[in-house]
Amino acid sequence: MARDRDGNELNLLIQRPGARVGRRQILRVGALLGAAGALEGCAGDTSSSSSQPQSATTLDDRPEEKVLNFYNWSDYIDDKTIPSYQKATGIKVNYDNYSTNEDLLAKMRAGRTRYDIIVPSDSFVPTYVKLGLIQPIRFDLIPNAKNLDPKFVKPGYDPEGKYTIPWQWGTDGIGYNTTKVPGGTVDSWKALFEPDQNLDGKISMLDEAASVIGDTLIYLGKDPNSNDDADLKQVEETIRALKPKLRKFTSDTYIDELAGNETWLAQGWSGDVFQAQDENDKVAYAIPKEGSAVFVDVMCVPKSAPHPKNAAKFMNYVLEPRVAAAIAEYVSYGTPVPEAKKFLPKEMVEDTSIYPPESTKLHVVTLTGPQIQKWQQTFDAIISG
Ligand code: SPD
Repeated sequence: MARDRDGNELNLLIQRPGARVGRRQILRVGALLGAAGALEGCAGDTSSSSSQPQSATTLDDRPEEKVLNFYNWSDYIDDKTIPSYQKATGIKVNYDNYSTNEDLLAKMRAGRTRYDIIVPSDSFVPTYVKLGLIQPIRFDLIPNAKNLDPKFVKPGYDPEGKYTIPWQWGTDGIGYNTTKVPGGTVDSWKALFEPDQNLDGKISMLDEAASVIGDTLIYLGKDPNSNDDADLKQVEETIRALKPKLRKFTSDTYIDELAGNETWLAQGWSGDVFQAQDENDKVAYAIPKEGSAVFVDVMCVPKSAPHPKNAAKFMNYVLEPRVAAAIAEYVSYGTPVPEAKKFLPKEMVEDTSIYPPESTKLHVVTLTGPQIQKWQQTFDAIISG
């Protein structure tokens, strides 16, 4: 049995050979994966009567098997969180990763899964609710919900406060190598969309329709929520023109690529870029002056979750200020638990790239179902063309 640096057991079933093992990488090299695909596509599965959503009057208090199937973004958890939770509760966590909202949604739409927690971004939540893919969370098992920053309680994407508990939040922006960009700094989307020649082949963009299209709309001076055909055409043309200069579209490998000097400029998500910076002090992050997207990634319980009560217990655990702080420090994203800031390094709490001041131009992207589809089609056309 593999163990982490503290001797806790890791149920690693998959290893990525040859990967570097750094501060944040204990999980990334193996993640705490269930057998690959073992948690997917369980159409017709009838294993648990507790998989039905619970109403307030019919709370199911039957015990659940001691298992939690957690499906989260890559590079998005402290390497000690799961081992400590397993030790504290005796609940075995199967941990699996994805790297785009679109992949997650496609998997959840394809049929029942055995995941107990998924972590879509705020803008996708109304679609999950509309499609009946998630169930109300057992808030009666989450006393630590009181620790949440009030701005995450009954937010626009979950107005009744039934379906979501925030995981982390962050911004879209630009990660760059200070020794390779002109003047050593970046403050505008122009650095990405009108790149210096020196950067040819050393640029990456996110492999996620929502971020690519939203941020391109901002660069073009359009409404970042636009679903207008002419705007989307312009987005398509802009990125097509940029494509010959790009190394790749990626939503996960760009951390290592920036850190390892394989790329010098990357459209990225705040915490991911700071993780690259942990390993390469020449890497910096900018929220462009034209504005950018802000997102909240939220824990939800799929309708078909076999262990909704274990899901709630885990949510309660990660809302403990010390646990929340350990996660936020490790992944370098914003914590939704204000009390956690007491346990974070001062320079992190004061870092305006992690906790931007109110004056920063940040847009909330709100996607309706048809818009997700249209943006995805536009993105697919860009990638394939
Ligand atoms: N490595 C974890 C990245 C999480 C980013 N989620 C945000 C997506 C916004 N479109």
